Amino acid sequence: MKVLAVHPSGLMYTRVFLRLEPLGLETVAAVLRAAAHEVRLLDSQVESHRDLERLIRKWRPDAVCFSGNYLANIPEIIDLSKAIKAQWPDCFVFVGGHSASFTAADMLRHYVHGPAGRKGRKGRKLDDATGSFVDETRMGTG
Ligand code: B12
Repeated sequence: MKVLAVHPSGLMYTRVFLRLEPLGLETVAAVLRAAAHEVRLLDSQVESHRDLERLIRKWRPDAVCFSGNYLANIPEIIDLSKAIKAQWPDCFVFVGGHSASFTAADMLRHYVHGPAGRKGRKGRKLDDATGSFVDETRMGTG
């Protein structure tokens, strides 16, 4: 399976002085590679959302995963997940990392209904989306 692992953008003001090596995501990528998956990593601290879209369009991954270790990144992860699913409905999107794990229920609520609590796209049920957000325990990396 082709898996694209995405680290979200740097936090506000950090671009000037701090870029983190995406250690957690690299660990996940290593586990996936050891299980014979083909993995690419995109780091949004240094690459743009346009680069992400371009890579998905060109490489067509079966799955895209995000690392959610900072709460501040969660709105971006939800927006990108929605954009990817809207364009490539067959692409499996999932999120891991501790901040995603302990906000999983809220992430799903926002993913399905949007930030203002509006109803999601017609026909999309919570059940359809649950497969799109899994935590690292269910991935079996822990
Ligand atoms: C080391 C560290 C730093 C280092 C960063 C080093 C680096 N390269 O990442 C430094 C000192 C630079 C740093 C800075 C900051 N940090 Co810091 N940091 C940590 C710390 C102690 C460990 C992170 C780490 O490297 N873990 C090791 C890696 C291998 O594990 P991991 O990233 O957690 O990934 C594992 C899992 O989460 C999971 N996983 C991760 N991604 C994914 C994706 C998928 C798909 C799956 C399935 C699983 C998965 O699997 C991985 C392997 O087990 C954590 C606390 C902690 N104990 O986790 C705080 C922590 C992440 N930091 C925190 C904060 C607040 C900050 C700062 C904002 C502090 C500040 N005010 O400046 C800055 C922001 C930096 C930035 N983003 O720009 C908070 C985040 C709070 C939150 N929930 O939003 C934490 C949780 C500490 C805390 N308890 O408050 N930090």
